[in-house]
Amino acid sequence: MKTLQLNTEKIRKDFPILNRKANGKPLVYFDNAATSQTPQQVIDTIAHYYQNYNANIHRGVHFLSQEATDAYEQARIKIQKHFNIKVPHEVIFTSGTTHAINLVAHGFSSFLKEGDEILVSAMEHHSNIVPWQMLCERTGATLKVIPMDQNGELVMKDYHALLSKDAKLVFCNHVSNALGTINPIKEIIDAAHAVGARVLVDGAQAAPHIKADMQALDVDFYTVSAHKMCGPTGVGILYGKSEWLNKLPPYQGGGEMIAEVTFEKTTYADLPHKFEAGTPNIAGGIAFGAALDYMNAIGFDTIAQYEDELLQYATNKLKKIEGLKIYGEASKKAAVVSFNIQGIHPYDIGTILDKLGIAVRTGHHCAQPIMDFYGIPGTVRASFSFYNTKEEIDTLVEGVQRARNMLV
Ligand code: C6P
Repeated sequence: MKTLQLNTEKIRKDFPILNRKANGKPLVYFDNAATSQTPQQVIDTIAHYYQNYNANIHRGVHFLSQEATDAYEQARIKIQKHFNIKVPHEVIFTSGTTHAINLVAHGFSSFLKEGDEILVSAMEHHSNIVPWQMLCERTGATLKVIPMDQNGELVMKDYHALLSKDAKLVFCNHVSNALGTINPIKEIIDAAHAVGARVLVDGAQAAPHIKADMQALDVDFYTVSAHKMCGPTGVGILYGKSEWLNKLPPYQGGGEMIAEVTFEKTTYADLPHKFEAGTPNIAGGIAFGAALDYMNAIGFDTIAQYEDELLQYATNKLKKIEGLKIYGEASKKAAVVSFNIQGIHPYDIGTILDKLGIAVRTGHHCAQPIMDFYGIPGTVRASFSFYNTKEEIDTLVEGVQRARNMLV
């Protein structure tokens, strides 16, 4: 494959935070799966909004309100195009993935009954487990788990065996936040559709690395958080097929989601407004559009290839450390390395790395069932982005080695 060029030196200049020191050491930021850093172009977009056209949207006839509405709706169209979504109203702005999943789970309350089955993968974030358990409690449906193996891959033959006429919904992440596994979602979606089940894919960890095509995937729902892909916190999207978004009831009642309100009866607005009650994160939505512009200018193929190089480099170097075990060795992985060193608690490694200026996440990563599967309290997770470098990985590897020497 032709090597695509990425000018990391130039790119890093766009991220002011990368010049910071942490505990007196140059910051090495490897907690990108928790939240990515924000380029100046996105920060400028937010500042420009507040300095020039801060106003509520869809409400005023005045100049500023119309300017803000246009910018917000243009961001929706950018998102639509990026994910190859058929029409803009299939893009619902939410506060993030958690909000998007809860919206769908709430909506399905009146579509499920006792005896129905919901299938959820063994490697989900709590956001893609707990709302479905709550849905089961409300409806009497049963939650079934698609198992995974020691490599951190879903056992697809078991998935196919679990699918029956009772299966109504299937939930799976596109990329696991704790293991980095890229799941075979097309196969998962097609098999679910063959028995009449609908599928929600949690794309929170995939969207920063993979440009997913909603129409090609034929997925029913897909969720994204902007803050994991160079955008601000507190904004994200739910993609849903019109057919289902029209059927599901509103999640919240309030301003902007109505057609007409009287004390006797309220009728609801059309999509997407039916699901967008109240004043949204306007600056955030517009800045999400700017983040997509920024990443698309670099190119998702280039990003994926470069991050894969970082992943291979880190994996090979870390594996040489005595007693180090990597959790999640799927054949297809995003740039996440989860590991432990025998006899050392992940928190202790994370604390020493922090003293060295290296930011990683330690713990269960909001995916406790994965930790239970491996019989561990948690892992140290280093997650890479396109602005990271091999030199930073060398610093991480030296830091982990140092932690081992101190703690073993
Ligand atoms: N994972 C991590 O460190 P929100 O918080 O709504 O933006 O995203 C929730 C979420 C849902 N699904 C997956 C696969 C995720 O990784 C996350 C967020 C962060 O791994 C914070 S817990």
